[in-house]
Amino acid sequence: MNQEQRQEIYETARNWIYEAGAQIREHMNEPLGIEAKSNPNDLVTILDKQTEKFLVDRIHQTYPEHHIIGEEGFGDTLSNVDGTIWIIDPIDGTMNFIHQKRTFAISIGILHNGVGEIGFVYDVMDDILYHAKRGEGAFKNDIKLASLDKEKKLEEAIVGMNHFWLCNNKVVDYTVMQKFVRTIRGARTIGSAALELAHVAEGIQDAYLALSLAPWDVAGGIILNKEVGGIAGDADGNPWNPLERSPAVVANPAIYRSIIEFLKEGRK
Ligand code: 2AM
Ligand code: CA
Ligand code: CA
Ligand code: CA
Repeated sequence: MNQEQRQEIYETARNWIYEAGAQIREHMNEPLGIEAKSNPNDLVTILDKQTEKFLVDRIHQTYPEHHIIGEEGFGDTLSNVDGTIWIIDPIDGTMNFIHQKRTFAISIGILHNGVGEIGFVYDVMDDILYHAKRGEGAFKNDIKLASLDKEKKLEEAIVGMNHFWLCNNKVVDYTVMQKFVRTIRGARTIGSAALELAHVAEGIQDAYLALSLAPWDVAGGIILNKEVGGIAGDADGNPWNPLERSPAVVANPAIYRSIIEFLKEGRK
């Protein structure tokens, strides 16, 4: 993908995201048709599905040769990362969307032959678009984001992580994670992985840890982070795999290794 193609796809995707966000805001106070998926707290609404369908239909019309991975099933099942792939989460933070009516995002990451080219995380209610193109930096609306602070220490870090890290879990001994939260400056949970990653890229939070995330939760946010020096991988420090669900660690480069060392101590 050359710069001209990247720019054209970026502008097209940005327009669709704004349009999709406006539709969500317009219809979010109508009945949401809430359903549970894998468990009673894993929720989906008609607006999750309609938003994904809106985006997928437009991609199919405009770029019939591109592939799509989406949470709600309108995309393709892919076994490799060849070609151009749009990785879409139509509403990231559905529980926030349903209960709190805020703090949710549309997330899109566009890869070409496995390389992240374009990333978006759109905070729908605050109308904040985080966006990035490979090699051209990451932005919050019109403001260019600075490279992440290379002097950051774990003791001064704000880390996004949900409370299951401190309960018995399959990834890591929770007593090690209790030690971790006592080591860092503060822990936060906002309930949208995509927004948490955007906040790491913005430098208002220094890391985000998740026990299990799908490609659509993180694709857009990882591409943003790449542009400011943020590092993304699984719980063992392996690079992100855009075709697999896995634990996720995204962090300021100065503290990434120490987080992986902490996890190693309690890794199951
Ligand atoms: P979602 O809202 O798109 O489902 C909530 O802690 C964060 O984890 C959200 O970003 C949510 O994305 C994501 N998540 C990933 N897998 C999940 C699951 N099985 N159930 C609920 N949230 C999940
Ligand atoms: Ca979901
Ligand atoms: Ca998600
Ligand atoms: Ca979602």
